[in-house]
Order: sequence, then structure tokens, then C-alpha cells
Amino acid sequence: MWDNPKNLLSRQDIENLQTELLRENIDYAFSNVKFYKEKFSKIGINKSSINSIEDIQKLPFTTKEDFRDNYPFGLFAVPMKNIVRIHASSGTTGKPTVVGYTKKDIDTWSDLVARVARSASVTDEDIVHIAFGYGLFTGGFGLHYGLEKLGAAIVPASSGNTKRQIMLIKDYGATVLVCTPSYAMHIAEVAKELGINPKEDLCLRVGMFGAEPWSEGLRKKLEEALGIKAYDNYGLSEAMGPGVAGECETQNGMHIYEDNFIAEIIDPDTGRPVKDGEYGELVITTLTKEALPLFRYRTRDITRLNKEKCACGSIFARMDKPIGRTDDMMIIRGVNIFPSQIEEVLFGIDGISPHYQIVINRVGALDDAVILVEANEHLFFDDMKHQRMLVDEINAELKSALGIEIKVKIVEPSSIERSIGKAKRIIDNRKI
Ligand code: DLL
Repeated sequence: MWDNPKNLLSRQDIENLQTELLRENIDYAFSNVKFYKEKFSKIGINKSSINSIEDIQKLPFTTKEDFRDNYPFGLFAVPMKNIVRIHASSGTTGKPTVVGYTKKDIDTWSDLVARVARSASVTDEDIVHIAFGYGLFTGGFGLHYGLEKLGAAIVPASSGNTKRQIMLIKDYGATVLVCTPSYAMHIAEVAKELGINPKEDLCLRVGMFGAEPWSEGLRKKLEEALGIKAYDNYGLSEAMGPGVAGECETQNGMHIYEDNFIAEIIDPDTGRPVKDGEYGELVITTLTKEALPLFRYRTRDITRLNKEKCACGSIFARMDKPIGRTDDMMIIRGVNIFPSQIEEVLFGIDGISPHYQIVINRVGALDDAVILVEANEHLFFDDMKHQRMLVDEINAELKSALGIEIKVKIVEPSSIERSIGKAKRIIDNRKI
């Protein structure tokens, strides 16, 4: 059994611990954060309102807008003297979301990321190449300190300059690659262009990928191209960064570290909890954070929870790979569709490069989408007939998987922008 604290043997144990920590945290936030004091007072909530884990539903949600309204440090529960690190999430619109950490928070964070890495079979014998950006983004530093705690040898390559990254991976004999799954795919392709066969010429054995939605299809492509076992891990800056959840060897969902977080799944429209095992929006409450306690944060990520004990021995609940964000959902001819569902279909088809973009438009009151798919050189330049066959095949597969057809356009090889961080899979013209 990995990483279950010994005193947590059943769901009841977890829920008892969560209830106790939640009560303490409400008291702590009430005394130290004006925003929560006002919010809780208004609806008459205090520590004694919480007697079981279900009582969490009495608390109001926190949203990204609350971070914006309190920009930059208004949600911090400690004086600046006690803050030792600041990160921020980029956000495509408006001010970034700013998060702070005390020394103790950094310690907790490293422990959590070390757990994620260990469950992905990483040990102190590994040489870990981190190609996440080191900066305001939590990916680089977050993974770095956790892996350092585990005792691995870290190559803090940060993002960019892919050819140099490949040289470092080869020369230093990296055994673990840490980055976004889309950038890992780019690394695999550039390696091939350089005449390097990752399976033979590199020592990589494990990929720890996260920070963006990715399909099982992409997992297979990455495992095949790099000769690795690819593990998913999930997190978000507001709750800490990476280290919220990660896959174990069974790869049957990501274990949420429930001794540090409470996870709920709600109906994004009504805010009510969904039935056990159903899809909905993930809502996260932190239990151990000092600088920035967070209550019922609306992540906008759509997933579902499995609270059955895992074959690995852990009783921590598992979340499915998020299928997307509520903001990215399209309603095409009445069918709710997430980009990752389209990815799953595309990556099951031979002859498609793993690069695509979805352009979403609003036509009247309806959503409309075009999928741009890269073809390989031969198909694009020489073979109109095969191009048409490919479009037909994609549409037939979309129709059978999702029940609708979506416009597909085959585009030139290498014409879709490669990202060094999170891939830009969606051009959403509805938001302009
Ligand atoms: O992406 C933290 C992170 C860094 C996680 C490195 C894992 C590895 P943010 O920049 O605040 O933080 O973005 C958080 O990214 O709400 C999800 O929409 C998405 N996301 C993160 N991990 C996954 C994942 C980091 N494994 C937002 N699968 C989240 C799908 C993910 N989406």
C-alpha cells in the first residue's frame, strides 16, 4: 500500500480526519482572512456548523473571480513576513490568479509531489529531466522540490529550445521526463527529425505528464514513441499546484491526497452534488494550507470520482482524467462535447499526426466547430484522394463515437503551433 498514512484504514477514517481538519480550517480562515470572515458571517457559518463531511455543502463556493476581486494578496491568511514564495496562473483573460506559500506550505507541497512521483514508480535512483517552465507557473518549481525530496537527480532544464533538451536527455541519461504531454510529443518528433530513436538512443523509462487534458490515445502514442510508461498527474495553482492527485501503477484514475484535500463533484449548473460516480465539476477544499486556505473552489474541470479501494491498496479516492473544462464545452446540435473526446477519436485513426486544433465559433445561438488536423507530407501534398478518404474516416468515427459530424480540415504538416507548455488546442471565437 503506498502513501496511505497508517491511521487511515477506511473511508470513515478519511472522512473523520477531513471533518476535523475542515472545522479547524474554518476557524483559522475566519480569524485570518477578511474575505472568509465576511462570507461565513453573512450565512452564519462557523466551526460548529460542521459535524460530518456532508456539512461541507453549507459552505459557499470560492471562484476564480474571488481571486481576481482580491488581487493580488487579499486571500492570504498570513502576513507577508511569513510568505516565502509566490506563484501565479497565467489565465487567458484578466489578472492572473496569485498564490502564496509559507515555509510549511512548501514542505507540504514537496511531500505531496514526492508522493505523486513515488506512485509513478520514480525513485532516488532516477535522473529526472524537468521541462516544465520554472517561473510563476507552478509546474517547474513544484515538481522540482518534490522530486528533490524524493532524492532523484534533477536536471532543471525548464522549457524551450527543444533540440538542446534532447541533447541533455541523451547525454545525461535521463530516465524520467516531466512536462506537459503535448510537449513530450513534440520532443519525440524533434528527436526523430534529429535522427535519434528515443527507444534505443535514450534511457527514458517513465513520463510524468500533467497540467493539461490528454486522452488515452495520446498516452499510447507517447508510450510507443518514447518507450516509456506515461503517468498522469493533476493539480491547480489555486489549491497548491501539482501534487493534488496522481496515478499509481494500476493507472485506473488519479489518487487524490485526501488527507490534504476534500474533493467533491457537483452539477456545474445547479451547484448540487451529483450521484456517486457521476461526471460533474470538481470542487476542491484545502485542509493543510497555511498561506492560502481555500474552501470549495470551483475548478471548472469535469471529471468523476471512484471511492472504491484501489488494487494498489490505497483507499484514497481516484479521479478520472478530466474530460475538459466547463469553459471549453461545446454544444453542437444539442450534443455536449469536450475537445478531449474529439482527441480520443482522432488519435485512434492511423495516419494522423498528433497535432490538432479545434476552432469554435458561435453561429446565431449555436456553437459550430472546425477541427484542423495535420496530415503527413505525403498525404498533404500528393494525395488529394487520400485526404478526402481521411476526412470521411474521421467523420464516420466522430459520428459513431459522439453521434454528430463536425467539419474537418486537413492542414499542412507542421502548420499547427507547437507549444513548450500547455498546448493551445482550442481557438474559441465565442469568447471574443
Ligand atoms: O497546471 C498545475 C500542474 C503543473 C499540474 C504540472 C500538473 C503538472 P494551473 O496552471 O493553475 O496549474 O492549471 C490548472 O490545468 O484546472 C486543469 O484544467 C488543468 N490540468 C492540470 N493537470 C491536469 C491533468 C497546473 N492531469 C488547470 N489533466 C486545471 C487535465 C489538467 N487537466
